[in-house]
Amino acid sequence: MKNHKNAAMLARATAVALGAASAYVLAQGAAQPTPSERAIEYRQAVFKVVAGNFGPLSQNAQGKIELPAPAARKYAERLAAVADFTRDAFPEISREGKTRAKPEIWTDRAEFDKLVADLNTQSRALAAVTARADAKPEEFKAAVGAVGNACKSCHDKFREK
Ligand code: ASC
Repeated sequence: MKNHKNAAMLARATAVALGAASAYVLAQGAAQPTPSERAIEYRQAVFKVVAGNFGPLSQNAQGKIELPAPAARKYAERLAAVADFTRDAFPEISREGKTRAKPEIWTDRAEFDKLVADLNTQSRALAAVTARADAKPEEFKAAVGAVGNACKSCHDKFREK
């Protein structure tokens, strides 16, 4: 009788230990993204920083929020800096996976690169406007609009809805 009881207890303890071990293995698996997943996560992080800095500029240009000149300059400089990161955020390995990036990015690379270059050009132009004390509100609005158009023309062509 005692032996049966001990055997049952041992079986239960073993089951619990195995359960914990497989949960650990699964958790480790989930915590290790594939190189493709890593590349896609990285890209999405870059675009989050793009949006996080363009957002306030766009809202200010639309009269939705106040933005003191030094803050506008800071956001615009950061936008221009991170826009440069977008060039390198579309490696071949990031083509397959949970992404809205269309395959045409990799088959029509010259056109895609042109639109990315335009984002960079317009972001630097906006930063230059915000760096000038004599910039007129119309100039600022036009420069923000040009960045927005650069975002949109690439999204329309190369991003899934
Ligand atoms: C944004 C944002 C975009 C662009 C786009 C401009 O603020 O997140 O994707 O502007 O909407 O047309």
